[in-house]
Amino acid sequence: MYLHWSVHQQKIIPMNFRQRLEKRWKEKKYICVGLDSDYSKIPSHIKKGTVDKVIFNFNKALIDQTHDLVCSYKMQSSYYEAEGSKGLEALKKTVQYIKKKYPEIPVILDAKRADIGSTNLGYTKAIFDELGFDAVTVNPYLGGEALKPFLNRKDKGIIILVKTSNPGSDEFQNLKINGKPLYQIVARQVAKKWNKNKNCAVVVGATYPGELKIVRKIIGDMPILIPGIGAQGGDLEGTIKNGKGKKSWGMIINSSRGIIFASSGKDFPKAAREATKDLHNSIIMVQNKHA
Ligand code: OMP
Repeated sequence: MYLHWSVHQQKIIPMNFRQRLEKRWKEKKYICVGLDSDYSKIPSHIKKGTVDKVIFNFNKALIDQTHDLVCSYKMQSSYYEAEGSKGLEALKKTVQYIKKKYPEIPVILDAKRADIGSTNLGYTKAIFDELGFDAVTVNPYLGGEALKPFLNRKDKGIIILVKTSNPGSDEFQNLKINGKPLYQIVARQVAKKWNKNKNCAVVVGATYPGELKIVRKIIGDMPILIPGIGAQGGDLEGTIKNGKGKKSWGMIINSSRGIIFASSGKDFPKAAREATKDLHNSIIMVQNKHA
């Protein structure tokens, strides 16, 4: 648990998701490395031993090479679920490793969860209490009432899908209701109603910089998780120009395949570091240009 001294309460209290992100942003670290560790793409030379060990060793090498450049890690649940109990074991071991070795770095589970309230309560227990994640991606479709078990967790980050990066996201997210696209209505609802505990963030894909600009205006300084840089061809300059909040804070810029599979050879940890460093340098360059 990452702790800090609270002068007001005169006791040691854990830093929440948002506070830990802000600490990283102050150090100009905006990258979220996506540990989307698809077993079939893991370099063959490390495929020795059981699946859980292989995935964990792959993740550990990536984390050790990138921890000083990132604001967070994000793990896409599907790649771990696909490997059954061994995959879930690797997921748990990876979170525990980050918590132990780099406790200042928050870890996001990308599971895009959402169900009725009672089921969501089960999800919060699994994701936060059993697995130990600091934040989770959720789907807004069932409404704020159903999401309460997530939204009630003041210490955690609840990251709500607003405008996703995929080419077909217009189908529902840009549908107009009383003249406004649905994604804007969701963003406004999150900012006005769901963020009472100051624990919300939203997702907007880097493939939609125009929408990103509008969402930033609606939500103020709330964090935005921005996937789509790298493999999906998202617009980095547009992302930073339109996605930054006050003091350039507020961006969690995700890249997964572009970093973790930068090389399929023995040099994969070094290649992942180079790719992260290149992205970091590009972010700082664009940030300075639009300061
Ligand atoms: P790369 O395209 O390999 O960088 O991976 C992007 C990651 O972000 C994947 O884990 C996706 O599931 C996730 N993602 C999107 O790509 N688009 C979205 O709109 C939302 C997410 C997400 O919630 O993280």
